Amino acid sequence: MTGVFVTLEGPEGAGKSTNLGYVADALRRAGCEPLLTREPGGTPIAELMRGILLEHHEESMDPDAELLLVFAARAQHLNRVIKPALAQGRVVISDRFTDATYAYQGGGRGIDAARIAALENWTQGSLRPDLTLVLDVPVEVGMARARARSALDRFESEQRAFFDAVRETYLQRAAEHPARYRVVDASGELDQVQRHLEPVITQILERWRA
Ligand code: Z5A
Repeated sequence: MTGVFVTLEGPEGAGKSTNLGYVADALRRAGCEPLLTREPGGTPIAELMRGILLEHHEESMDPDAELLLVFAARAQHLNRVIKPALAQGRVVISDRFTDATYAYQGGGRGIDAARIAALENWTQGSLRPDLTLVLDVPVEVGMARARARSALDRFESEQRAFFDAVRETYLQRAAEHPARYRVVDASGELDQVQRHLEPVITQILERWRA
C-alpha cells in the first residue's frame, strides 16, 4: 500500500460532509486528487446495505445483524474501492469507517469491543487508517443541526444516552491512540472549524508526497 488512508468521524451533526468537501478542495489545489467515499456504502452493493441499515423498519434490527451488515458492506467497499485506490498511491478519504462501528455498535448498542476487533481483523487484516479526523460536537449541538437538516434516520432517532456513548467512545479511542487521531472542535462557526483543519491538510499532503 502506497497511498494515504484518511477517515473522517464524529457524532451526528458534526459537519463531516461539509468539511470533507473543504479538505478535498484544499488537496486538489495542491495537486492531489483524493478519492472520496463513505461508509456504510461506497459501492453499489454496499450502498444497498446502507439503505437497510439507515431506513426505519417495522421489525427491530438485531444488534448482531446490524454489526455483521456493517462489516459485510465494509468488506465490499474495502476490496472493491479502498484497497485498489491505495495500491495506486491515492489519498482515500472515507466519511466514516471502523471507528464508527466501535462508537455506534460498541458504545451505542453495547456490543463488546473484542467482538468488533475480531471482525475488524478478519475483514481488514492489518489495514488501518493512517489518519483519523474526529469532528467533535456536544450531543445537543449536533442533534440540533441534524434535525434542522432533514428527517431523522434509524440511528439519528436513538435516545440521548446512545449519542452520549457514541461521542464518549470516539474521544476515548482518540485518547488511547493519539498518533492516529486528530480531534477537532467542530462546535464553532464553520470558518473557525476549517482553520483547525489546516494542519491536518498539511499532514495529509506531507504523507502523500513522502
Ligand atoms: N454507522 C454505524 O452505525 N456503524 C458504522 O460502522 C458506520 C456507520 C460506518 C450513517 O452515517 C449512519 O451510519 C451514522 C452511523 C451509522 N449515523 N447516523 N445517522 P452518515 O455519516 O452518513 O450520517 P450522518 O452522521 O448523518 O453524517 P452526515 O450526513 O455527513 O452529517 P454530518 O456529519 O452532520 O455533516 P453535514 O451534513 O456536513 O452537517 C450537518 C448539518 O450541519 C448541515 O446542515 C450543515 O450545513 C450544518 N453544519 C455543519 N457544520 C456546521 C457548523 N460548524 N456550524 C453550523 N452548522 C454546521
